[in-house]
Amino acid sequence: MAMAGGTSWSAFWSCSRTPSTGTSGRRCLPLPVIVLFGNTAPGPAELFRRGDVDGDGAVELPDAIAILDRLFLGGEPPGCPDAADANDDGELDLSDPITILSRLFLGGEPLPPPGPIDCGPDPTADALPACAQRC
Ligand SMILES: [Ca+2]
Ligand SMILES: [Ca+2]
Ligand SMILES: [Ca+2]
Repeated sequence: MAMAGGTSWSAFWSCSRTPSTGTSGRRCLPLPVIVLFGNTAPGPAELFRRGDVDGDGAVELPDAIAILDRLFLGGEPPGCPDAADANDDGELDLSDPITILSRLFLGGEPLPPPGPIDCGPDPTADALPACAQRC
């Protein structure tokens, strides 16, 4: 059977003549065909430093201020919401700048992976928007 573009169905079958195939003399087996419906593979993981909201490579006071600015003064959204999600609970709220400030000035708990130093992917799934900036 002819297909658009001059391709025939026989291109998708492997046929051979064997004595055991009866009157037709041909035995055809379907070949596996891979059909691609677009790129459904996940893209590369977004890499960021936890708490580095401004993307300058360090977690400092301006990072906490950037979150507060966004939350209470309508400032710019963070370039990487996962970086601003300092406690990795999947939400951007007051607890995030508090987590950063606690770590910086009060010896609080280390920031969750990938942490403030290593550039890495988010180990926990969340509904935060994708990072516009990467480390
Ligand atoms: Ca920073
Ligand atoms: Ca959070
Ligand atoms: Ca997360």
